[in-house]
Amino acid sequence: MSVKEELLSRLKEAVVNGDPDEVSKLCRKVIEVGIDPLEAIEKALVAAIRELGDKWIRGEAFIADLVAAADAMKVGLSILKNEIVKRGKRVKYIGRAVIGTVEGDIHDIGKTIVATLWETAGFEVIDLGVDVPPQKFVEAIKQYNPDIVGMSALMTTTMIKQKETIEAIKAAGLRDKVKIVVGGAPTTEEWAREIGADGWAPDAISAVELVKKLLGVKE
Ligand code: B12
Repeated sequence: MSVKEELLSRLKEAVVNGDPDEVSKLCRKVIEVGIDPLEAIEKALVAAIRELGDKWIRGEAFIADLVAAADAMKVGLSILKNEIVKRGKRVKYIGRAVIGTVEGDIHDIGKTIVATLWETAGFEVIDLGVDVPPQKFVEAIKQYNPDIVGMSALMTTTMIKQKETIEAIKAAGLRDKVKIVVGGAPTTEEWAREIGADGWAPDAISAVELVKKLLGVKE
């Protein structure tokens, strides 16, 4: 196993174990040895949540384990984000984005990763958090005047709130002022089209490409 593989595997393990101190130590080490922070996010942090999630679904882990892992992951995410920003050739400001997880849904890991990568790409991101009712998205558009509105939904039962939120934005007469993008594991490109969103992305890296494309930003 190379040094890189070994470090990423230990980092993944530390997230699975919900150990924020170890995650923090290993993320600093990752930076020290020059591993691409984006790769560490994908191959260690996200991989850990997916692995533990699968265990939970099989009844081999508890909700408390997942919550601890999510918290540990966020510690790592924030350290790696700072490194991405530091390394970036002075990112140009692209625009402003509002993001949130829709009403009834408290899953925030994927949404937080998308928000983080948008920030590192040059967006000012206003994160509305989780369980965000349609009206709160509407109010946020009025207050912040964003270019992009992103909605995350992780459950088949809450996907419908993405549709209701778009309807609320239309009813408020604000639909033409923003580009709306949706995502989250149960959603698809077809769903996005069906509910009248402007775009969909399967992961955080493509979520960055998507919003740049929607705003006509070229590399
Ligand atoms: C972690 C997790 C939890 C954690 C959440 C911790 C946290 N802080 O978020 C905890 C333990 C709290 C939890 C709770 C629950 N969960 Co849960 N959870 C998961 C799990 C295992 C992983 C989700 C995750 O974080 N994935 C990792 C991230 C990185 O991936 P992601 O979210 O898909 O995000 C990526 C892309 O989708 C995309 N993306 C995401 N958002 C957006 C937004 C935009 C705009 C764009 C462009 C892209 C984008 O980019 C992201 C990064 O690459 C999934 C199973 C699964 N395989 O998805 C179940 C799952 C989503 N949960 C499920 C359920 C049922 C629940 C509970 C109801 C359980 C319960 N009985 O209490 C509660 C929900 C309560 C509520 N009201 O929301 C079900 C949903 C079933 C359904 N109806 O569809 C799942 C599918 C598990 C299952 N198979 O049963 N959960």
